[in-house]
Amino acid sequence: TAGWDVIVVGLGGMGSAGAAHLASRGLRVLGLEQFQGAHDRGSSHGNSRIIRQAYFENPAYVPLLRRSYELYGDLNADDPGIFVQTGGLMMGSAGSAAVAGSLASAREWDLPHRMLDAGDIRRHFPTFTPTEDTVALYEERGGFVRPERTVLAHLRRATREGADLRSHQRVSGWSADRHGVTVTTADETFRADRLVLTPGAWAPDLLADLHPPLRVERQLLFWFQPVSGVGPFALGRAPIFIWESPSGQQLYGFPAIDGPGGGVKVAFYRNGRPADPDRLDRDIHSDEVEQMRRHLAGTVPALAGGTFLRGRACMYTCTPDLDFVIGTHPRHENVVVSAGFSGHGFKFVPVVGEIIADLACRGSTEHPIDLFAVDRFGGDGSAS
Ligand code: PYC
Repeated sequence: TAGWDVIVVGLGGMGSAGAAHLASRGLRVLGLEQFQGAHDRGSSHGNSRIIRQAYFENPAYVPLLRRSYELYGDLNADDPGIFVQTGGLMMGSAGSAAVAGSLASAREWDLPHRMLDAGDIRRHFPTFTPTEDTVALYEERGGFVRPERTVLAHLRRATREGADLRSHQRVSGWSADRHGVTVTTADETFRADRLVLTPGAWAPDLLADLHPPLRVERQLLFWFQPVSGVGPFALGRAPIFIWESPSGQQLYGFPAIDGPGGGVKVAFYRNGRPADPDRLDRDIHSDEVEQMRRHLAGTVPALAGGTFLRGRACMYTCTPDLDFVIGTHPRHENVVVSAGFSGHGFKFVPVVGEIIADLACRGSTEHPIDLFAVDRFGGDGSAS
């Protein structure tokens, strides 16, 4: 009775990519999204995301990044400018995670990079005011991707390949047995052979049977207009950067990617507070802007003294080890789980789409995903 081969629940970054890859393999795909394409209620909005290969978090991610770069290159053929290489600067003390971890990945995978001292940083990138003990790993391949346009490009591909994508369909539950899967919304029940769950910040609800130890966090994005214009922040002159302070706090930012009036986006990598995705505080409060200004005063002073243009709230869905959760559901071989991207997932969106399609089509993938085992946290009903 199944009308579809596979239902994808959640069409944000990962779900849209999964739907595109599944549909292009000839599967009949139904995609259900509680809002609409490229919405700003979850974790795939805000105009830009960092992409880089010398991955300080763990060198095990590098093969996935290499594939992601190829696939983002393909997306650029659909919509030029989705993926832009600006160069990337990972800054901090020599022993910081951002610098030492990036260097370890670059060495392990033989990735092109250069080490810069504080003088080099000031000379090449005059917007930064590093202390004498600050060093950087510079990676030419670093850059940014456009999250909303990535989602839209995948949705267009999925539709072109025959997927049935539906907005304003909030899924209230699902079940699976060896005959297939059932997904329910307020008004309808859908049946298919297989299910892909890409719920983003709604993972604690939709994966409740796995009791995943996920923490949903509110994260803030800030846009400042630099004091004396965007000149040294311009696209083509400025890199993307992640800058770790002695306390371990990581500031990150982008060039002025939206032209002279668009400002410069900066944010903290991990200082979110717990959030309920249905009751997210989307207002940016003045003390939050001031905290960012204080941090910028010692790092990027032209932004600290600049005009605050706007802020946006978004969410991370964090696992305890900050590694993703991707795999077949431990009790349902026809259900694929993709969640817990922990604030660093967007650069992997196209390769995760490919992995989702592999898992849904044949139950396995050649991509290295051991790090992401669904059952690694133990908990009810799943092996540890
Ligand atoms: O994944 O590069 C990243 C990143 C930086 C800040 C948040 N995520």
